[in-house]
Amino acid sequence: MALLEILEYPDPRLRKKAVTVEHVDKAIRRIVDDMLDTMYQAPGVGLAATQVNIHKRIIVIDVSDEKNSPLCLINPEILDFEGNAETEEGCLSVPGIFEMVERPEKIRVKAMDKHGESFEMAADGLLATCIQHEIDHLNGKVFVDYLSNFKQQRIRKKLGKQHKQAAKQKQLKTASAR
Ligand code: GNR
Ligand code: NI
Repeated sequence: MALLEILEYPDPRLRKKAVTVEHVDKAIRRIVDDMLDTMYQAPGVGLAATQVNIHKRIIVIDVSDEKNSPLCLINPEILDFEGNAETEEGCLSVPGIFEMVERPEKIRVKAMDKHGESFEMAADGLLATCIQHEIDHLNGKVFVDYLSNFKQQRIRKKLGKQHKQAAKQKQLKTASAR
């Protein structure tokens, strides 16, 4: 088991477009397992490889209450969508920020599982929101991109302060260890 470091907005690496996975091999399954560990530990209901600085089209999700339903989608593609739903979203790469985002309500998705088998599924509710949020990450998009410029600016300011504070704490810790 390995935990991966999660990039935080506005890190420019979150803007990279992930590439298609050509072969689902042992190395890919290792990434999937590490991403699941990282997602559960965070804790989050989803994680895209982009967020852990791996720019391949891999996402993991678990929206169950019991946290016993891991889902892995490799090269996910939205085939169809309908309706509209507004959901409060958060993101492990934008800690402490929660805002309403409007997206299609129901989707059909095609993807490969961790054995390289192709499958299709229908999703609605939080699962549909989450899949769309994760596919956005693979395309270099973060949920704050849907918000007004005013809100985006406020979020960057708040996270900038948090990052400064965290750096200061780290400095104090290493100073006292010397
Ligand atoms: O943990 C997460 N919760 C969440 C809530 C509403 C809509 C989307 C999400 S995904 C997020 C984890 C994350 O950042 N995935 O990229
Ligand atoms: Ni996210």
